[in-house]
Amino acid sequence: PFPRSVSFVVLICCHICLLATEAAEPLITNIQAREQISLNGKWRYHVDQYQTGSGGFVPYSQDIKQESPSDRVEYSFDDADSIWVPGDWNTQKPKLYYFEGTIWYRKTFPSPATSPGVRQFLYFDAVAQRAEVFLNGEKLGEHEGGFTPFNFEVSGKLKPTGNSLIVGVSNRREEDKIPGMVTDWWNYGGITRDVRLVEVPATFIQDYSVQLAPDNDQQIEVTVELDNATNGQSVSFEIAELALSETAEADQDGIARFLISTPELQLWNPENPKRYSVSIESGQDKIEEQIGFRRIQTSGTKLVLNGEEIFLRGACLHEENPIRGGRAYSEEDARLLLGWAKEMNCNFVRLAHYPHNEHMARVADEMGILLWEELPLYWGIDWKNENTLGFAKQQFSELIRRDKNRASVIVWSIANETGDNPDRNHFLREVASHVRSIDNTRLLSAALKKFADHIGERHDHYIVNDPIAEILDIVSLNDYVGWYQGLPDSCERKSYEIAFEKPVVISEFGGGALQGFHGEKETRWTEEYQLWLYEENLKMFEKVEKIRGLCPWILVDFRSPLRQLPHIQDEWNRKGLISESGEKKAAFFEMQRYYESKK
Ligand code: GCB
Repeated sequence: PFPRSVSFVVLICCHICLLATEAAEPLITNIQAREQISLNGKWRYHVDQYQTGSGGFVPYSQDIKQESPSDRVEYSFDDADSIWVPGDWNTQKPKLYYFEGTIWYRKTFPSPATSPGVRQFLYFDAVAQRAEVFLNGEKLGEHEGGFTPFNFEVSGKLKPTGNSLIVGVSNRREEDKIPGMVTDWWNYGGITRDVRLVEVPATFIQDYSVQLAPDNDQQIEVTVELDNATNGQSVSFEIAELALSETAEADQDGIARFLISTPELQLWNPENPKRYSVSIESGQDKIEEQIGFRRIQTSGTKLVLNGEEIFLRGACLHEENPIRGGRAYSEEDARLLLGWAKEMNCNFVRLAHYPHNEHMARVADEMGILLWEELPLYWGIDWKNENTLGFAKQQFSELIRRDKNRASVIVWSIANETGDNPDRNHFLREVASHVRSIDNTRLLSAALKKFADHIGERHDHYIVNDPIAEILDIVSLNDYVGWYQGLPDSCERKSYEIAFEKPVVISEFGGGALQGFHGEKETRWTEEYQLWLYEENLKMFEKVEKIRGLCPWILVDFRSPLRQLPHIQDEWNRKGLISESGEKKAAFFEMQRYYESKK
């Protein structure tokens, strides 16, 4: 029964429990292929506006029910309103549109009857921004970061019926977190991606990486990591289409390695996104999935895919389905968004400004779209803070673990529009070496800023010399001539001096237009103004020799609290080439034509 008074003893005990709680456990790779039941659907919720938390005035982490008429219980999940998972809360409930704080979610579910030895895990594809997870009253752990997955083992903790899973979800913005306090996108909160109860055998395939060997396009390198393996346990690897079937023994850490020659291997590229059915088996566990093989490199100022020079015909995307409203999370959402990019003749998409859901990379693999993935290391990061650095490394580890077998992903981007200073440089160097230490097969970039040459007083001459570019493979630039700097006709006067012999990608350029608003091209917010801006920018970029790719900002209008102009913005960033109702603006067709000519 509910404690009749909240004593200090209770509070202190709860605090000690909190400190002693484990963080999330090593992630299971390729969750979609595992035996599972979905915990998606309607969950009950209580809003905890004053964030009294699990140890506070109302003990939301415990599913306490009134048992006798005299009991005082001041909340009730059984009678509470419900909300869909996956999904953000902002677009589901009008009263939660602007809400930033904590909401407690509860799901009750039966546990499937399991055979002896079967292990069970709860897997969250993402909870925005942080989660505290309780199962049947016991705390399982916490997770920080709204865009990457986490899991907890729950073997032996489930009852046949009536399990109560409670998740405290907070989307409060905090100075020392990633992102920081101000972003030009909506701070959606909630259990925004799938929740699953996963079953695996006692010894199972925890993680694996399958890719081309370094320096040899006819060799595949495979690493498989087993959990709970015996020394010498056999692991087999097969690609039936290539008549490849090999076995290896796991070492004492449960790791098996293969280096397999395969002269017939066809490489993956956007024109022919060839994938192979790969199967990995060990003991009672077997995993299958589609994997493509490709090599991405730079050579001087060139970008090279499978030995051939490539130009990135890109577009930026937020993880939002404007038509349904709110965060995108499903395979259908991925097909809609990437389908629009394909229609514009893109071979590349920048997934801005945080890791998108796993469907995006899987659908991109299938459709032949190269991807840039990034963390929200965006404006206002607390560069001096070691904890913040720790969160950045943790989130990159989770993202890379999830997406490392995706041929589509070619760039990890470590920052967006951050100022050159020693603390930021130390932070980003640490992040870069962390990323390279777990994955050195992809290119590193960061979206940088340019400066007008004030010293020479050549205001039309731009200089790109941010020293952080020294540790990057691609120099990327956010560039708003004609929108934040001058009118579109100023483009023809601009020149660029880029201090690095590396490929350059324009990671953002563009301007706003309200779809259906027409007028003179000099009138801001008209489709004509946006079209003019695109025409002038494209001519300007043609003259910058090192450019190897473009990413218009942005493919689709997106919600942002920074965009308040009534009747034009109404809380939407209007730089989309497509409106929030899916209508294409004139500049979309200009980009489509331009990319056709770049094929
Ligand atoms: C930027 C930011 C992006 C904004 C965009 C804009 O430079 O990187 O997040 O949304 O400009 O629209 O101003």
